Amino acid sequence: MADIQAFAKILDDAATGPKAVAQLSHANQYSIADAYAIQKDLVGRRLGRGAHRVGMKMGFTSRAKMVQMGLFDMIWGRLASDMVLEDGGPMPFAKYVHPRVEPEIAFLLKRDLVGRITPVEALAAVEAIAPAMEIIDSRYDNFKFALNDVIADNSSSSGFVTGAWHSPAIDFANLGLLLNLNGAPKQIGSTAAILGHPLRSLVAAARFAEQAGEPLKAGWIVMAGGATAAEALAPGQYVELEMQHLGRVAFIVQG
Ligand code: OOG
Ligand code: MG
Repeated sequence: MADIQAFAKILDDAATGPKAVAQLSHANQYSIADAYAIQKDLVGRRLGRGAHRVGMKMGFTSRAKMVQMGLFDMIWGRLASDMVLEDGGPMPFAKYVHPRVEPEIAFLLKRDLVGRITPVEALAAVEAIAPAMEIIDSRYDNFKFALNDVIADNSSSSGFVTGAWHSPAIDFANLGLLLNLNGAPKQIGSTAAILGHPLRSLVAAARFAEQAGEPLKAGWIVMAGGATAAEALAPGQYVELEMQHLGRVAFIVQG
């Protein structure tokens, strides 16, 4: 039996340190269900410090992300208010272990979204869509982990930033995107890389959230998952995502 609270504390200390720790799976055996229980306890510690829940993130929804990390199952994590970065604002590098950025698309929900739904039902619950970047920061040494490890670590979530919100009437199935670091394109892709259509990620999110007993709520943000591989961040960088029809979103890495 995994010691859920002890593992959550190790990961919480690693995040707040910030200081990388060894993969939990190196010395322990624990199930995927245990991993989600650890994640819940871990995020509960953030909430206990005053943050509030603002949504959910999906992970490994594109081939590029799966290949980069060597894991091929969808995962999810809990988004909290202390992970929100301001568009165009600073990203305090020293608060992270070894952060990376990845281009995503974000959904803002206008209705609760519960359980097994169709893509059409999912779209009807979307208030707006925005170009978004996620800052992932594995708390494990060398950014390496097994599936249960990354799930326990809240699926590496540590920050996210959303650009201007747009009507979901815009066809977002296949929007071109560029992830620029200091003005140079580092990743080029399309929203179609996310499960063929990012709406499928929202459908999956609703299912996972219900299974976890925490169904998606009106007002929440759902991050669809990285459309390309992630890029390592370094102090001084100007990081910008440019997405067809949806515009730009940016932040500055403070050293
Ligand atoms: C795990 C999180 C994956 C995504 O968008 O695919 C993820 C990681 O790569 O560290 O956020
Ligand atoms: Mg992500």
